[in-house]
This record gives sequence, C-alpha cells and structure tokens, in this order.
Amino acid sequence: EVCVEPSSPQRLSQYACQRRTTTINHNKIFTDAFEVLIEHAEFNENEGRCLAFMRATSVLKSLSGAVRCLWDLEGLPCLGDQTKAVMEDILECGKSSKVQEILSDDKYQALKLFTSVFGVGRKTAEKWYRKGYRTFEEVLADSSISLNKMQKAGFLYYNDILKGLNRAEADVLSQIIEKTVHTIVPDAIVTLTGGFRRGKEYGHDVDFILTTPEQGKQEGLLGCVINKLRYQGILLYHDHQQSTFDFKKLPSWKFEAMDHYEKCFLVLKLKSDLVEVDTRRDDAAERDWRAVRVDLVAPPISHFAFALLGWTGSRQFERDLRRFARHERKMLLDNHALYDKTKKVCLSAKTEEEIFAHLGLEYIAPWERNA
Ligand code: TTP
Ligand code: MN
Ligand code: MN
Ligand code: MN
Repeated sequence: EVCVEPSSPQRLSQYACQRRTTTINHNKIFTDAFEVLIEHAEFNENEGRCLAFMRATSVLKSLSGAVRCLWDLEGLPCLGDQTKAVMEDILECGKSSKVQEILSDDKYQALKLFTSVFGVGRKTAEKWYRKGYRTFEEVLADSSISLNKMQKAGFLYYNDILKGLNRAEADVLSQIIEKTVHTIVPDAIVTLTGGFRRGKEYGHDVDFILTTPEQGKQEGLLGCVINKLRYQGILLYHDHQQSTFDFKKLPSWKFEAMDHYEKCFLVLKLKSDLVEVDTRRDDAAERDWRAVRVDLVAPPISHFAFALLGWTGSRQFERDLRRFARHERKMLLDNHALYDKTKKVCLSAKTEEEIFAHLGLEYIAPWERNA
C-alpha cells in the first residue's frame, strides 16, 4: 500500500501556536476517539495521559489530509506509542477497543452525564456517582443534595443549553448585546470572541469582550448590562464576578482557566424566528424562545489585546502559547500580561499581532487557532 505523506515538507512544530489549524479536521475519526480518552483521563485525574492525548489530538487536527497508515505519522511531533497503538486499532478495525471499553464503562457514562449539566464539575459528579446515582432523576430525588444556583439553572434549562447555538443565533445575540451595551456606554467596544471568533459553526455558548476607549470606564458596565437584560425580560440566570485584577501582579506561570477581570456567566432567552425550539419537550411547544449560555468579560482597554488573545482560544492553543513563551522565550504569558524574565519587564501590547511579535512568533489568525 502506498501512503500519501500529509504534505508539509517542513517539520511540524510541537507547539500549537506555531501551527495553523482551521475548523476543517481531516482526522475526526481519530480525534473523536482521543477525546473520549482525554475525558476518561480527566475523570481519573491522570494529568500526564490527558496532556499526551490533547497534544496528539491537536497535531492531527492541524494536518492537511487524512492519516491512512502509520507511516503517515513519521516525523510528526507529540505522537507516542500509546497514541499510535490507538490509531493502529482504528486503522485496522475502524474503532479502538480501548475507547469502546471506556464508552461502555458505568462510571464514565455517569460522570459524562452529570458533568454535562451547567455548573456540575468533576468533583460533584464523582460525589453523586459514589452515592450510587446514575440518572438525573436519582440525583434530583435525593433531598439531602442541595444544588447551587448555577446547577439549578443547569437542570432547568438542560436541553436548551446542551443544544448550544449556531452562527446565525450567535449573530442575533451579538446584536442584542451590542444594543444593550451601547445604551449604557455609547462608544463601548463589543467584540465577539471564543469559538465563534475562530470561525466555528456551533458553540456551547457565545463569548464577548466589553471594553471602553476611556481607560477605567468599563468598571460597573457589566452590572448595568445585567440590569438592562433583566428589564428586557431575557435574563434567566447570572453569575457576576467582580474584578480581582491587580495591575502590579506578574503573569501567572501556570495555566489557569480563570482570569481576574470582571466577568459574568449568563443564561439568556433567545427569542427569534431563527430559533429552532425543541418541540419534543412539552413546555417548549408554547414558547418562542430558547435558553442560551453567554459569557461577558470586561477588561480595561490597556489589557484588551491580552484578554482577546486569551478568550479566543482554543484552550490547547492557549496552553501551548504559554508553554512556548516559558520554555522558548523565558517569558510569562497569561490573559493579563506578558513578562520578560530576562529583561524583568512587562511588554505591553495594543493588538494581538504585537503579542505574537513580542514572542517572536508568526501571526496566527483567529480562524487558524482551532488547535
Ligand atoms: P469557552 O467558551 O469555554 O470555549 P470555546 O468558545 O472555545 O468553545 P465553545 O464553542 O464550546 O464555547 O472558552 C473560551 C475561551 O475563554 C477559552 O479559550 C478559555 C477562555 N477563558 C478564560 O481565558 N478565562 C476564563 O475565566 C474563562 C471562563 C474562559
Ligand atoms: Mn465559547
Ligand atoms: Mn467549551
Ligand atoms: Mn465561554
């Protein structure tokens, strides 16, 4: 059998921030399998295994063609014996026995189900599993379990939130958020970020960055936005987190999901003719809206570029940007700043392009960051 080398004579970098990864994935059959292995490793807190499969997944997503045999993997970074064994299985039998085993595992199934609820993390899911619960009905029937506000919303709007949104629905929401923000601060800047900025067709939520041309004027903006959304009758849930941002603090050296900007996690009513309401639900038949997840973050304009780069993702792209900065440049990068450890200075930036330049990286456009 003759195998076609997936192009690119140049050696592929081990860092996702030195690869261009669009939303077109020619190796979905492998990456879907790896995603199960990643989740399983996450549930078992096996960080090393998790990272290995995340890096392998990301490399496969960046290839310009489908892998047809193990020889195609020659010279590719981040593909070890473990990942190759799984791929060999899939190439030979169309599926991986290891993945099949996990998919039929009782604990995996329960944790997967429970963590699919907004507000339920691995630890809570594990607790419910250990109590012997396998279904939502069993969890909700236990009166000794007290759900927090987020989890209550998670159960209440479960089907809607699980469905996520398409691009057209994200655009409708952009208009709603922009209009609302501009009634408060007319010259505020509203920027779509997250997966939709990377050109994804579907998302589990819509992410926006709000800032103002005048430094500091973004303070208090989110509180006003929340009030306006409530007044419009479309606010179903909000978790407003105040800023804990400190201008003097150096970037954190480890990857943290959370940053220190003022932000809010919302569930909004999306009313539109465009919206497809799931009519299988009894109550859905009479309503003309669907619950959707929206994230808003409000950095000061001085830090906008870092916030934008951080919130655009993908998570693997962010992880590798930071790893590259630390290991290849002796710099610390996070959602707030870039610190040069050699020169002992923070490098400021007005645009993402400037941050890539500070790092000595070729600019990678948002739609090429689907690592
Ligand atoms: P998500 O909205 O979770 O992911 P996504 O938009 O890439 O994909 P999806 O379509 O499933 O929504 O997060 C977007 C980015 O925001 C992600 O790269 C991580 C980042 N983020 C932070 O940097 N800080 C935070 O506090 C949070 C909540 C997210
Ligand atoms: Mn998102
Ligand atoms: Mn997500
Ligand atoms: Mn989000």
